[in-house]
Amino acid sequence: MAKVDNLRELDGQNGEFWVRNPWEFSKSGQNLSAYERNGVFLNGQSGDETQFHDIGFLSGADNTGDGRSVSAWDVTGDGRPELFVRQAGGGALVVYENRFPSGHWLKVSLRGTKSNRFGIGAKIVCETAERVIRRELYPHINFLSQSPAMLHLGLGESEQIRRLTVHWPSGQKQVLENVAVDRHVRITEDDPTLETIQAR
Ligand SMILES: [Ca+2]
Repeated sequence: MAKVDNLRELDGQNGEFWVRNPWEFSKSGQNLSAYERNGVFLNGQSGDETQFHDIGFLSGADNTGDGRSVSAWDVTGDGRPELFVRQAGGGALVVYENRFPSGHWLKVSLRGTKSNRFGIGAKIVCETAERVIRRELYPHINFLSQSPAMLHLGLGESEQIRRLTVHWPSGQKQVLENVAVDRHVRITEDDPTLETIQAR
């Protein structure tokens, strides 16, 4: 691993520090982001109005680690995705279990035939009686990490999806109607059959 020398004299009184190996700064008790706390924001959408609530303290996720990436994955399989937070410079991988009240949900995996195999870049429009949810499949959006290549739709009180539209990267548009919820499904490009991988 490359090691570099100090560029100039540091001003320790103003919190400047230097380590020859940047991946070891946390071991020396330093903190790259000046002990800034993590933030967690809850989407409190009501009708057409979107309002985010700061729940950093309430969630317990507002620690002062040098958080550099966060991924979401429902590791407990209950339809509520957990958060995985990785700190720079080593340290613990922190998992925050999702204990929000349960609602309905749908997990969608994609299999491209003309598009790439995992459907990366696909856009989904999910229409229920209550609302329209839009998601794009970009699992590789975090620093040196990624989430599973699937889409997770939180549906709240909705017990059925009226219409699920997939806009594939190839330009193909695929529409499925009356989709059951609380399950993990797989949609294959150009295949009208919806495959259930796992149902609750
Ligand atoms: Ca969960």
